[in-house]
Amino acid sequence: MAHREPITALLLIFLRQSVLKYVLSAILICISVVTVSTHDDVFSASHAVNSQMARARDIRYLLYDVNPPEGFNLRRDVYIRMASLVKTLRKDGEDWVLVLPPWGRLYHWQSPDIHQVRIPWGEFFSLPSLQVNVPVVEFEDFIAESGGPFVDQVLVLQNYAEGWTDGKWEEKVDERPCVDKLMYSKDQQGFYRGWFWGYEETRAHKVMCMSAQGHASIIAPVLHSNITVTSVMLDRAETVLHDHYAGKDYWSTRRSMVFAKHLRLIGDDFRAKYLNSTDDSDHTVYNEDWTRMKAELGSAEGGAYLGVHLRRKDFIWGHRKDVPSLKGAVKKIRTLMKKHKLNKVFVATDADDEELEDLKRMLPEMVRFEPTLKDLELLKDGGVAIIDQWICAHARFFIGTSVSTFSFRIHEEREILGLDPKSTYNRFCGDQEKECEQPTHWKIVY
Ligand SMILES: Nc1nc2c(ncn2[C@@H]2O[C@H](COP(=O)(O)OP(=O)(O)OP(=O)(O)O)[C@@H](O)[C@H]2O)c(=O)[nH]1
Ligand SMILES: *[C@@H]1O[C@H](CO)[C@@H](O)[C@H](O)[C@H]1NC(C)=O
Ligand SMILES: *[C@@H]1O[C@H](CO)[C@@H](O)[C@H](O)[C@H]1NC(C)=O
Repeated sequence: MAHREPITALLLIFLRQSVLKYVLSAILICISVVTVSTHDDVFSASHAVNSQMARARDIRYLLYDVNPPEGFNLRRDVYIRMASLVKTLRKDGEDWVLVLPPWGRLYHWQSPDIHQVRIPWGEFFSLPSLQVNVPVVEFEDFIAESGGPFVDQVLVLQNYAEGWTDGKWEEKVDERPCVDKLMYSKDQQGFYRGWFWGYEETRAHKVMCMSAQGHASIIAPVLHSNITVTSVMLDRAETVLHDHYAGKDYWSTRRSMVFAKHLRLIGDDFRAKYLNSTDDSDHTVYNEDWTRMKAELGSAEGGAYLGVHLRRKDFIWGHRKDVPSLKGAVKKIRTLMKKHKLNKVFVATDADDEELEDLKRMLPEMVRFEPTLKDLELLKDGGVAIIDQWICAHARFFIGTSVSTFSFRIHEEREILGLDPKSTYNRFCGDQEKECEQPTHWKIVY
């Protein structure tokens, strides 16, 4: 062996030298070619490069974040408001792109020992579906495209310190001193540090507070005229309201928020296996292209099971009058199963272990989606929530919890699938609740 080594080494040196020589000569040839061509073509070539750069420069990025305590389903609602703002900005002729705020650090996502931060939207939603509605990018792609972990300017939205002047509502937006303690602080280089979804290296050049009162698009003129930087982040974006709640544009965005396919498939498998529910038999066939999903109300039958969303935890800690006891809920479930001749019941709930034991005892036939720890690591709490919602959305009859955004999102999903509104807009009543107003039917505007 030993005697062959020098030969290999020599061969390598020779090869490297010849490769090097080849590369060098190739570079030299290129340079001379370029030199020649620049003489002829100098104008058009550099012109093309410049306009390309200009086009890249013209893209502006809208980032946003929501008050930390807000849950998954209100955040989905704020996305709709921001998508609407981006549409307004684009109508006004600028090339704005919405940057999707990574998921994580949500108060309710407390599954122990699993990593739940910097989760891209693609894990929960279908990006191509979102793209059809408005241009979006994941945060990491924004970092890559825009040249680094920097946000040019953060606008912290807030209410007016003085409230409504003269008790009169008017839409307005003004730069104002910060009302609350600023959650960003300057580092030694003069950059602002704060919570950028767990991306420690991300920082902002500038931060200011802005009082805003009104719908999302009141920010548009400010982003057009007062601010010229490329990337702007609206923090506390929930401060602004929907441009037109439940209007055509609201629904386009809502319909574009198609759940990620792997989550839908897991939900469908579960339906088939435990609830004898398939799209063909239940008339809930889903079109991958949401723009073609225009199911008539009542055309979908839904699987032969009762779907239940039973919100507990903080909803019962405050002893709310519109939330039932477990006993009250089970009684209602049994009544509904009998009335609608359903012998299966699927329950989605955030109940703690103690309540869950009680519930299992009182309602032994209930079916739940219970991921193993390994599944949970893959799906995360958000994925499990979506699967729960997907299964509830396909039930023949659904009952949810009063003013829970989790239940509201199920209503919308059922509306998209074309289930009869009578089977959708139902909620539990508190044990002592006298006037138990049922949820509002919001019809899709296509
Ligand atoms: N998997 C699952 N999670 C649930 C269920 N109900 C509540 N959760 C969890 O608790 C969170 C509830 O917060 P939201 O999504 O904001 O919905 P909400 O019911 O309006 O709650 P608030 O925002 O606190 O008013 C969800 O995001 C889930 O993480 C459920 O039935 N199944
Ligand atoms: C934006 O600029 C206009 C015109 O200069 C000014 O009147 C307005 O107060 C500015 N708005 C904000 C929010 O800075
Ligand atoms: C499952 O559903 C099919 C069609 O909807 C029905 O014919 C069948 O009886 C159901 N099976 C069970 C076990 O409920």
